[in-house]
Amino acid sequence: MPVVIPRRRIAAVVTGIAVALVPPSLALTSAAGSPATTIALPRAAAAPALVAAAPLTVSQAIGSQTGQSATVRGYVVGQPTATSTVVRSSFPSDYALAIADSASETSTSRMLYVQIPSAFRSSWGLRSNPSLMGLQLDVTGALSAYFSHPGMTSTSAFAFSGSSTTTTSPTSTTTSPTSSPSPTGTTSPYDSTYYTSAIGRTGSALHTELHRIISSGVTTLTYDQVWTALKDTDQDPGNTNNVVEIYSGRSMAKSDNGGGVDQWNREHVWAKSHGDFGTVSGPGTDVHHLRPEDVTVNSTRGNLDFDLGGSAVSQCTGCLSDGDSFEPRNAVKGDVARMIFYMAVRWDGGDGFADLEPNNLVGNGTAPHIGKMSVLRQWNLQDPPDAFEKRRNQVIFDTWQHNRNPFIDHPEWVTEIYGS
Ligand SMILES: [Ca+2]
Ligand SMILES: [Ca+2]
Repeated sequence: MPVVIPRRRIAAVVTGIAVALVPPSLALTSAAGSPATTIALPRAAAAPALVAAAPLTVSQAIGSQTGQSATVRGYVVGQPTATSTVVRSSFPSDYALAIADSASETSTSRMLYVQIPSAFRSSWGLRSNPSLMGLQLDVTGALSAYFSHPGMTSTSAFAFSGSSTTTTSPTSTTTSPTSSPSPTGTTSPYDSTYYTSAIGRTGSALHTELHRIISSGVTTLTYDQVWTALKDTDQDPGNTNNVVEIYSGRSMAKSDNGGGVDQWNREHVWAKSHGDFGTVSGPGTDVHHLRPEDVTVNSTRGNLDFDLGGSAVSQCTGCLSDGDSFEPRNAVKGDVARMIFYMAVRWDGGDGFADLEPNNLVGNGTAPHIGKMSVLRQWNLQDPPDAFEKRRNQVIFDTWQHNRNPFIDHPEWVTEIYGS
């Protein structure tokens, strides 16, 4: 059956938005990378056909991942959290829905993953509205991969099927291509629980309160346990046997860890010599800043501060390095910045370890500082938290350390504490 797309919906497709809203680490370049193009509708048949156009079924939508805008009808069957994982209870966030042609569908291959932009999350997200499970919805947006799975992105309308109470985003036709959540004014599902005492604070008072919160009830890992944790926190969303290396972006077998050439090992994003904390249980085993990385690339990064520029790094596409600094690929620049700011707030001295703080220098050596702060602040803004980073934060909170990185939940707190 041909896909009939009403003209008014074609007009609402803004070239490029679908690409920008898909997390960079999860985007499919083939499906999401090509700009939407306008379909020429047969002139004679247009008017009656458009009025009568029915929503697509989920099956049709899965078979029409063209980037074009369409309305799809389906039953809410869960929340996708990875390419092949849809949870049906204890929903972690309001960011995505899975819909299917049957309310009892359990095969992810017959589900469409629907992105929920921030304006719709409080009304249509499953964490806030678990009673949506099993209900039939009409959703409108771009038929484009999400979580590397047939999906809908830039979703611009949600409605109960057969209802006249469609809700559309006030900014759906004029929105700028910012990723979500926005770096300013975000809300987190943990604002009324984990972060209650921090909400409304600014500057050093916010730093002090966040330090207290993220240092309370923490499970501290051994350096050996970090191997096991990383195989969970950094799992490849497209292959549960693999982890994704942070700087190189390569997917590597979980089992191929160690110290050999082309194996992956445990990279300290806050280099452990900056404050000399080593690998005893503490900052050196805090998985919020520990990531899998290729042994050679890890060695190239060494204890360099972060800054822009240099020459290309072998085995690390998009990375640059010179004598005193390292620049990671664009897709993880914000991740790196938020890990550094987390470490600065988590580790404040008084516990046997140095008070870690970023500064605006490079070449910090063994001082408990890492630069360059102005660059890290910019990276936080230009690369907002994506699905991989948010899942990681949740897994660390739920399973491993039981504390959160506040800057993934609230990227704007970087500015509140460290200025702009
Ligand atoms: Ca990122
Ligand atoms: Ca500190």
